[in-house]
Parts: sequence; structure tokens; C-alpha cells
Amino acid sequence: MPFTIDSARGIFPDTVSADVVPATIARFAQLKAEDQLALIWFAYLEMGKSITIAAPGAANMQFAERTLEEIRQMSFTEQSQVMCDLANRADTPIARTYAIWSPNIKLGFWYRLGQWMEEGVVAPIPEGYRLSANASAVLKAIQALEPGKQITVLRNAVVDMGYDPSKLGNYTPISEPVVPPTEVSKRTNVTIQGVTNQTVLAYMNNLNANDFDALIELFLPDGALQPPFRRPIVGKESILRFFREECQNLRLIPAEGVVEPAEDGYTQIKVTGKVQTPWFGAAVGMNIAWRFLLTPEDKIFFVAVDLLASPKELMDLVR
Ligand code: ECH
Ligand code: GLY
Ligand code: GLY
Ligand code: GLY
Repeated sequence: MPFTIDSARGIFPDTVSADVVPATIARFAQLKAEDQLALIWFAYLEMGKSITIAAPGAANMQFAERTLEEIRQMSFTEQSQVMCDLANRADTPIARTYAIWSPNIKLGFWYRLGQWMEEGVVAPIPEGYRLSANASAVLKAIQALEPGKQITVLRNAVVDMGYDPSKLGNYTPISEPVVPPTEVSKRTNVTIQGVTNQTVLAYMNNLNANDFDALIELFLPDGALQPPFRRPIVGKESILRFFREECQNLRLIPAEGVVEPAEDGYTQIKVTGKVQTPWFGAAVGMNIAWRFLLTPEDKIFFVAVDLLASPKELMDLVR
């Protein structure tokens, strides 16, 4: 085999991803819990003026319901403590429960707490709360980002909260139920300028249709998928789990691409375009590159999904 997963990660090396996102998250992680919560509150209020976030569906909320109810019953002091414990990744029963939830359940949980904070049901950020100088600087940095990067920072902050799941030993992650794939007659087909490769087109179309069983068959058994700012997920079983747990109802809008031969009959294909999340719909289009490495049989050996540094990168296809 000419490629390893590690060497595949380096295809199309000129692709510039939005490293400001992990850099900002690293700065955020240094702040004390109170500052983290207040900062997100301010960022969220500010964002809410221009983009609306979709309410999480009932299927999404059911798993957080008991914990939310428990929190609702608490005093303001206890509620603030729970929120700080989550930001501190403390070892508490609620922070352990939170740790095994999928990203969408975590986001839905905070969405509800945010509503309750606005309604006065859950402890608000104290009026006149003063962010530390560092926290103010991080807030400014977040506010200066494009919406697609802002929501990625927020999502990562929420995903990182709670007790460290790697310290839990064996556990069963909790995620929303898998919706059935879109009926074949109702599916849309993408077109990508410069790319007619059937595997790449089927990848986009199956992901858009939530047809994860068809999607996973495009991969080599020990193929890999690398989400933005994450290590590659290796092997069909793990990738399928990731699709079911984290990739429902995405909208991929690829626009153009390049196809190049690689060593030993492999093909490398870079596609750029936009992706929408169900949380924000068409209000936020993230600028994305997909970097595929296909075997001579057109199976996916590797695909990286990158959040691009700037819209200019969408056009950076020829070398
Ligand atoms: C309040 C104050 C106290 C603290 C907190 C609060 C609440 C915060 C809330 C935040 C909500 C944030 C949300 C963010 C959602 C972000 C979603 C993103 C999705 C990106 C998806 C991508 C998909 C890419 C992929 C592609 C593939 O081809 C393969 C799969 C995959 C205010 C109370 C915390 C409520 C809702 C960024 C890029 C294209 C890799 C997935
Ligand atoms: N809440 C982010 C972190 O402490 O890692
Ligand atoms: N409202 C977006 C979701 O539940 O995924
Ligand atoms: N990663 C899927 C979503 O948050 O929309």
C-alpha cells in the first residue's frame, strides 16, 4: 500500500484551515470557569442579534430532561455551581452524565439553560459581571470571527465541558435516535464543477440524505475520516458510529474541485464549498474543503474535512 493514514493526511498541503479556532479554544480553556460562562453568555447574546439558532428537537432533548429538571429545582447558588463544575470538568454526578452525551445533546442542554437564564428560572450571569482582561480579549477575538468560526468555537467549548470521558472507563455514549434516510424520490443531487467522480458525488448525496448505511460502503474497511480539528476516525465501524451520532441533517453544498492522479493508481480529489448545520440552517455557511484519497477501486481510503481559514481558500484549487 503506497499510503498510510498519516501520509494521507498531508495531501493537498496548501489547504489552509482556520487554525484561529483551536487557538481561540486554547485561550478560552485557560480562563476561570466564571469567566468562561460569562464570556459565552455575552458572545451568545451578541450572536443572537444577527442569527437565530433552531430549537433542538424533542428527540434531542429527552436525554437531558431529567438533568435539566434536577437543575431547575436547585437554588441559584447550586445552579451556578453546577455550571461552573461543567466548565471546570469537575468529577460530579452531573458532569459525569454530561460527559457521555453526544455534542447535539450537550448543545440542546445549554440551549435550554440559556432560555431559563433569560426567563429567570436559572441563575443568570450576575448583572454587571466584569470579565477579566484576558476573558475580554478572548471575547473580542471571538466576536471578530466569521459566523462559521464563531459557532465552531462555541460548539467546541460546549463539547469540551463536563468530566473527561476518557477517565470513565467503559461507557455507552448517549445520542439522539437516528432518523430514517430521506426517501429516494426526495433526494437532491449535488454537482461539483471539475469533479465527476462517482464516489465523491455519492459521498455528498448520501450524507445529505442521512443515508449512512450507503455512505459507509464507500469507505475501505480500514479507511479514515478526519473531521475539522480532530484526529482521523479509523475503520468503518467507528466512522459509521460517528455519522449516526454527529452527522444527521447536515447540508453539504460542494461547489468545485480538482482531481489528480496519486501514487500506485490512487486518486486525490479536493473539493471546496459550504456546509450548513441544522442548528443555524442557511443563516451560517461554513467554508469547507474535503480532501479525498481514493484507492484504484475508487474506495475512500481517507477523507479530511477542513474548516477553511478564509473564503479565499474556496478558490485555491490549482497549483
Ligand atoms: C449559555 C451561557 C452559559 C454557557 C453556555 C451557554 C450556551 C451556549 C449554546 C451554544 C450553542 C452553540 C451551537 C453551535 C453549533 C455549531 C455547529 C457546527 C457544526 C459544524 C459541522 C460541520 C460538519 C462537517 C462534516 C462534513 C463531512 O463531510 C463529514 C462529517 C462532518 C449561553 C447558556 C455554553 C446554546 C448550537 C460548528 C463542519 C462536511 C465532519 C461532521
Ligand atoms: N471548558 C473548556 C476546557 O476547560 O477545556
Ligand atoms: N436544532 C438542531 C438539532 O437539533 O440538531
Ligand atoms: N456536527 C453536526 C452538527 O453539529 O450539526
